[in-house]
Amino acid sequence: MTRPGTFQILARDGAARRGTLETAHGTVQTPVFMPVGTQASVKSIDPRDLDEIRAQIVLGNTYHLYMRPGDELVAQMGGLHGFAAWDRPVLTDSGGFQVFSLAGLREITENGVTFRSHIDGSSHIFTPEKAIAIQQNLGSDIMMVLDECVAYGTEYDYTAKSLEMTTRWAQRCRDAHPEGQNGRLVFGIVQGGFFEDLRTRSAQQLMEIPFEGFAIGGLSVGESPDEMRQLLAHTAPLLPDQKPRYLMGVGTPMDILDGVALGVDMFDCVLPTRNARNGTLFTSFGKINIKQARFRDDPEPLDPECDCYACRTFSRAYLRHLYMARELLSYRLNTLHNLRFYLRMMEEVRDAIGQGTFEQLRARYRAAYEQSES
Ligand code: PRF
Ligand code: ZN
Repeated sequence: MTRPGTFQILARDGAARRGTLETAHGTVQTPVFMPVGTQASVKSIDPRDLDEIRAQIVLGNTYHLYMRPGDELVAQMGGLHGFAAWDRPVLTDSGGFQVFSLAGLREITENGVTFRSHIDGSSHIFTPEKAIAIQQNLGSDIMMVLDECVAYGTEYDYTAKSLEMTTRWAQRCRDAHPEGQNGRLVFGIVQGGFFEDLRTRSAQQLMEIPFEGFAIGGLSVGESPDEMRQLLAHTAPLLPDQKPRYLMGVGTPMDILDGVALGVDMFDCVLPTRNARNGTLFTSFGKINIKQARFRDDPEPLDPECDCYACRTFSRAYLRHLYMARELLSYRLNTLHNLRFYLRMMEEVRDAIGQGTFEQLRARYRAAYEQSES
């Protein structure tokens, strides 16, 4: 087996790249979309489903799993791979972002972040070393550094101080898990808010540390789509060409295609899974809501171009009925479909980069998706 962390670029089309990333649990074909499995479960579907829709890697969350059921229990149960019966790669977020978005009262110091649990109000601290120790207990293949994701609108001086601290935390995370240990990887996270010079500073500082990959954090936190694209277009090209680049928590099909066009290799987002549960479905002809009356007696498959179990088997009328009746099967079929839509889009992306036709593919999706923001 090739050494975990090896990133090989197999083809390029403009700034877009197709490649392979080796992990301790196998090879990931990039560009890749990673379904979100916050609580060691991709909501409403199981590992056999994930295999069937050809998910390659799933994301887990340090914050949630540390709170419940506890990372030591997960370690005792064989890590996330044993506990959740998933034998492919797992990436875990560090907890930083979730502390900032979910937890109650928090205090940030050089040492780390103190916060109250959103479950029972108990007090906890995440230091960089603790965030890595938890991710080691979870058996994560790709661990993320502890970072501070500043809120949209945060002023320049605070953002500048924050990114410097995020760099020092990143170094402590690397020290807590040196390169090559266990075949597990650690990725740095660029911050710097909505200031281009601070993004540059953050990227330059992090690139001094030997991470196996680099993420772009702090985007899709309330800014306009134009602002997001501008900051992304500034930041992505700063990162090392030979290492994987990961855009955290983004986004819509067009956001992902625009990210790929700028040289991003990895994506995760709750959009396909969350939208599935409120009936918003992605199709080859755009985004629809299955609750609409026009689907009441529609015998057609949801998306005739989709190869998922829901589209191969059921009518729009049936999917609408399940949704209206709040049947549990609605969540499962909608989730299977939306995730398969994202994963098939990424398969098309990888093929198109190989054939030099990525811009045609992006134009085809733009025609279907330019109306809808998500
Ligand atoms: N940092 C971390 N996780 C994240 C983000 C971040 O900035 C984002 C921002 N979109 C999503 N998930 N650690
Ligand atoms: Zn489908």
